[in-house]
Parts: sequence; structure tokens; C-alpha cells
Amino acid sequence: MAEMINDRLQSKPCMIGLLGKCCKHCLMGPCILAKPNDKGVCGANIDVVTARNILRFVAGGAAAHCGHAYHMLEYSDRKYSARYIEKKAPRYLYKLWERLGIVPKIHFEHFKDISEALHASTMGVDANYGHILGNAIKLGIIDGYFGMYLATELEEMEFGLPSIRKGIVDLGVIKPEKINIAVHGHFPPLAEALAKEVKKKENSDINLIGVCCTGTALLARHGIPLAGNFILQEQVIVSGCVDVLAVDMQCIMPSLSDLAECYHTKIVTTNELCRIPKAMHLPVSGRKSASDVAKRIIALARINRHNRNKGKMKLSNNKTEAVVGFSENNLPLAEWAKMLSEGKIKGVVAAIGCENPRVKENWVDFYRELSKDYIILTTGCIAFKLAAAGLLDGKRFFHLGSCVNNSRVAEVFRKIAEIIDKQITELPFLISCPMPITEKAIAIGFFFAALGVDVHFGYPFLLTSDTKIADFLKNLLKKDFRSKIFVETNPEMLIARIRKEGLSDKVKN
Ligand code: MSK
Repeated sequence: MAEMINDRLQSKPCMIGLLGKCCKHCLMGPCILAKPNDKGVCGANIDVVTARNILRFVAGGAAAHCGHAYHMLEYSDRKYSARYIEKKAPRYLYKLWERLGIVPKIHFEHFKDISEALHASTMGVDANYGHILGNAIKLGIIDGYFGMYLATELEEMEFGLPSIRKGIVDLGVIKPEKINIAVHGHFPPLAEALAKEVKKKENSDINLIGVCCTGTALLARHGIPLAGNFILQEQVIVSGCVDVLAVDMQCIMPSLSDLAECYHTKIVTTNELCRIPKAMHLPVSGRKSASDVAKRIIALARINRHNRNKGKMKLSNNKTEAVVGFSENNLPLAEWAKMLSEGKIKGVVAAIGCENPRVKENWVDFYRELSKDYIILTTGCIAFKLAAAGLLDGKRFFHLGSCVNNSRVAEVFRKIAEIIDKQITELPFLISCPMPITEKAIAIGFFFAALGVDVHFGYPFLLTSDTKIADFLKNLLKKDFRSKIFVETNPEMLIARIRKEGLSDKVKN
């Protein structure tokens, strides 16, 4: 399927870098700290270096999600409360975070916090690994509220709520007899304008399809077919039938414009931040420009369809039906709370994040097995993978949307806990991110850890067993937040552990 990515995977990852043991924040290095007692030229030990690398990862993720929300604020010209976190977070958690000094209080102070995290983790500033990781938790909270919550809320206000519906996913949604326009990225204003345009009778020759999280948002709100997730973005061009691929921001491979040179697809960048050499740039700034750019893209696709090369077409028949459009507003949370209290379900697991082509383990079967006892919520690219496997039936698996829509997962946890009259941490909830790729996936993990939910990663990033970091992620987090962040790369081991211990072991300890 993702042949091009597979070719490039021949370059092996650097295990030192993957485990965060390479310090490259100054030019006396880069310093490799492979053994437990190694130190960098400046004297930073392995704990400090690893903690700084983790913090910078979380800062990158928080910057992306908060940037997404900020672009939505600018687009929609709306305001939000300076006490946004206080209003959204459970009261007991807000008090805890305040006591620990990890709540940003001032309007837009959170951008300063992200910048200060980069400051604190540069050469010669914070050398206390515990303090550095405390900062990562703070950025997790910022990522959650000023990023995911705010972006989701603004998108719902601007474009409407998702509704439960059947949708079609996978590359077979590309139709050779139609003019195909694909939208890709995370920021939906242009995609929404296109969705409006293609409903018009005069545009019935257009087949609008989505990729990645922009596509996921369109699927949930309008039932527009989702052609692929992150790792299928190149395959969309290889179909030879996509006349325009309009990209906005985040998770867009620079390879697209090189690849498009071998096909006829026109790549159009539509966000001020995101430029790709050889792509056409049509930035969207407000509602009027979104509508204008949508019309220009349709006109461009109509002309460009004549440049298709039939000999190069590589079409897929893969198509699967998936039930999508769930949120905290339309899920049977009272019923789930009752089932949980009566032991009819053992818990709620959220399968979130990316599909990392380096991960070869079968996580689809893991969730299939887990769904016998647990409700499975899902978002992002892993949701596409579960959908393509035919699991999203709306009975045991529930698709809650794109990456920023993980705020909906947090709301499901918050509301169920409220109904049962418990704290989130007392309930058998799990965030499972088996195949992370981006900094955003790590930031999301730190957000849920701050909420008191255990977080699983299935890739060895953060597998820091020979450092004090592992102790922090397992034991110190538990002390304040009653949660832990852990790595388990083997689905069979994890399922065996969950069967044996359940998800509430932290309550018993
Ligand atoms: S798109 S962040 S690869 S889920 Fe949201 Fe997929 Fe991960 Fe990007």
C-alpha cells in the first residue's frame, strides 16, 4: 500500500535519538549519552538530556494544537474566556494544578509558556529533570485546553456538530469518472467551503474526498468519504485520478510535490504557514477568501483533469463502511456509566494517534480482542486503520473524530466520572497510542496523564528504563496525578496484562 514510505524506511532510525539520549542544543555537541553515567560536555546527565528532549517534543505538539486553535480564532474572529481552563476542567483537578503551579492564568499566556519551555530546556537553564518534566505536564494541560478543546469548540461553532452517520473510507473512494479533489491536513475552513460548493448542482461532476484529520472532520460533519490517513497521502496521488490535492497544515509530507511531478495532480497549499516548493499557494484568511479559494480550486481541477495519464492510473477497490460522527453529546454516557458500575463493561479505552509505518505489530487485533470487554473510542489516523479493518460499527467502537477532537474523549471521561460521582482517575479508562509519529501525539499523552488517565505508547520513544525518567513517568506522576505513562510495544503482552490486572490497578496501589 504505502510503497513509497516503505522504500524510505530503509533508512533506520537512530536509537540514541529515539530514546532521547542525544543532546544537540549547543555546538559543543551533539553529545551522545548512551551509558547511564555518561555526561555531555557541559555536564548535563542522561536524565536532564532525556527530560529536555521530552519537554521539547511536548512543546512542539502543544504549539501545533494551540496554533490550530489560534488560526481558528483568527478565521472566525471570535473571543474566548480568559478563564477557559477553569471553566472546562473538573474542579478538583483545577485546584490540584493550581496548587502545583501548572495552570497558565493570563489570556494567551500559554504561548509564553510554550516559549518559556524552549527557554528552560536550552543549554544552561533548567537542570532538574523532575522540574523539566513537571513543565511537560503543564504544557500537556495547555495542549489539551488551549489546543484541542478550543480548536474543537471553535470548529463546532463555525461549522456545526458532527452527527452519527455511515461513511465510506479507503482509497476506493477515488472515482475515475469524476473530477477528484482531495483535502488534507488539519485546518478545515477551506475543506468546509469546498463541501458547501460541491453540494451545488453545477458541481455534481466533483468528487470531494478527505485525507488525514481535515478529511476526518469532513467525514464526521458531512459524510464526505475519507480516502486515507497520514501514510496513504502519497497513494492518493499515485491513483493518477486526483486532479487537485489541497493541503492546509500539519502532517503534510514534503514528498507530495516531488511525487506530483510524476503525475498530473496539482498541489495547492492553503495556509500561510505551510509552503511547499513547486506547489501553488492560495492562502485562506477568512470566510470570504475560503469561498473564493474553493471556487478557484474547483476551476483548476476541471482544467487539470484533462492532463490525467491513463497509463499511470493505479486505482484501488478498497472501500469500507464506517459509522462515524460520535461525540460526548450523542453517546449513551449514562448507560455506559451504569454498565461500568454493574460490571457489564470493564472500562473505556481510547485508541488514539497516528499510524507509524515503523510499527509492525498488529494493534488492530489487540483492540478487536479488547472490545469484547471494553468500549473502544478512537480518533486520528488509528481510527482510519480501525475503520479500514471494518471495526467501526458504532456498537463497540466509536469514532470521535480528528486529533484535536481528543477533547471529546476527555469530555466522555469527565462526564462518565461525573455521573458515577467519582474522579476520572478512579475509573478504568486508558489512552492507548500504539503508533505515535508526531510531537502532537506525545503532547496529547501528557494532557491525559494530567487528567489522571493512564497513557500507553506502543513505540519505544519514552522507553527510558535506565534513567530516572521512567521512575517519574511511572511513580512520580502517580503521586500527584494518580496516572502513569508507560510503553508496551507488544500487543499480546499488553492484553495479557490488562486481562490480569484490569485498568484500575492504580486505585488499588
Ligand atoms: S493526522 S498527528 S499522523 S494522527 Fe492528525 Fe495522523 Fe498523527 Fe497526524
